[in-house]
Amino acid sequence: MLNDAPPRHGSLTRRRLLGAASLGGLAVLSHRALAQTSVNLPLPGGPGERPITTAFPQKGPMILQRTRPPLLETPWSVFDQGVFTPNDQFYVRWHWAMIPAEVKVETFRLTVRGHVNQALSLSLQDLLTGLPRVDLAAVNQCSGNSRGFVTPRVPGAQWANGAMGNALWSGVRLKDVLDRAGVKAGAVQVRLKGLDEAVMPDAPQFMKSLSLDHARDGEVMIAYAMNNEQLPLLNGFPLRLVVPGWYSTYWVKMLSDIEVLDQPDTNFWTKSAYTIPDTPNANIAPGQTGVAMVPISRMNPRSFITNIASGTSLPVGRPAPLRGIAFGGDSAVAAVDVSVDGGASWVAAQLGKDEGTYSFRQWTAPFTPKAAGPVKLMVRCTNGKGAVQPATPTWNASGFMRNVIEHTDIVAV
Ligand SMILES: Nc1nc2c(c(=O)[nH]1)N[C@H]1C(S)=C(S)[C@@H](COP(=O)(O)O)O[C@H]1N2
Ligand SMILES: [Mo]
Repeated sequence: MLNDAPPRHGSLTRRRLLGAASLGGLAVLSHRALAQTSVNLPLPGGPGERPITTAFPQKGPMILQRTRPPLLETPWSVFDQGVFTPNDQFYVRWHWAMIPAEVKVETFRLTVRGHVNQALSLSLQDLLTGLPRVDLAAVNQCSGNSRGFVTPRVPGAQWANGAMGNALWSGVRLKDVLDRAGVKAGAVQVRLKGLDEAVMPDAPQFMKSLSLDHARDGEVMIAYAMNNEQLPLLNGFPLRLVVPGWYSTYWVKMLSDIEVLDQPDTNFWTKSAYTIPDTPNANIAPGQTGVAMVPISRMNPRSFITNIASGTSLPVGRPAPLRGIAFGGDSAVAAVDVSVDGGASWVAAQLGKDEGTYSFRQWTAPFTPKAAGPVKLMVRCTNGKGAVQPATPTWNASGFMRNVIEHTDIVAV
């Protein structure tokens, strides 16, 4: 059975968050993370095997993609246990290796400055006690999730499907923080920066900007809790931006600086990195050039079978119900359809509890293998804006936004 329960309801109290004076242990990152066992990831360009590591602080078993800066992928089996991804197996991705090994909650300050009436320096206590708390379930997905399946192969972290996770985020609205500072007329964007630093002094600091309207939409939030716990350091303790429905490149971790801009941001990470072809679903022909590029933004719908792996043998005539997860991307899951005949016919799956527009949603569908031989199982999500997963994979040079209809190939015996 899928666990339908919301995340552990250990309630987040002010004392609990503020009580944790610091989180150490990141020193281990400067050493090689110990590979303890391995997992098979059948990526087209290899490698087939990846180490599983338990060497990172506050993290359970993770697929090790890279040590410094850490890239840790969630093992696939985690997604079959429920719609909320546990913090200790939530994937990790950083651009630069200079990540503070601890953050002192007493001295930590979030600054708000730039084109505002009143610059602010907010303590964690100010945020916890001074502004309304909001809770929102949302999928955090790296733009390059599933890049390892892209053919022809593209450069970048060769993730399988585990550079995503869903959590219940708790925090304050970015809008409320901006209102407290008072945004001046003429402001156009809001730039967000965390405590991590570029390794070389002249390398571009990791920063991302949102349009002022987006930053003030009431959904974008500054989270101080994840699944009712403080954030793991590697997922951005003590504060991170949550941008519901958008790829995680905007979800700035260890958020410490908010700058209201009266000119469009020209920094590398907002303007030059993370762009996609300005074509439907960011799709171009491999190698095609001369395409207009735009910043990546909204996510597209995806769905997965989580309880049966490709290569499994299932007995003919015995019921083998299918289950999995789906998400709509920038809107809710409207429908999930399943095919047990390689896409020739589709039937509606039953949807599980609605945890909110931007959350993973469980689905189930009956299945009984009818005759011996190979069976191609497929699942397809349609979102609230009418976007449907494509039957053929899209391609772009960064391997972004992959959302082809997934298939699981089993053998009925
Ligand atoms: N401060 C900071 N925030 C960051 C990044 C970063 O390098 N530094 N990387 C972004 C990218 S590209 C991704 S995919 C997500 C990963 O979030 P996670 O590690 O919590 O899963 O963090 C985002 N926020
Ligand atoms: Mo990412």
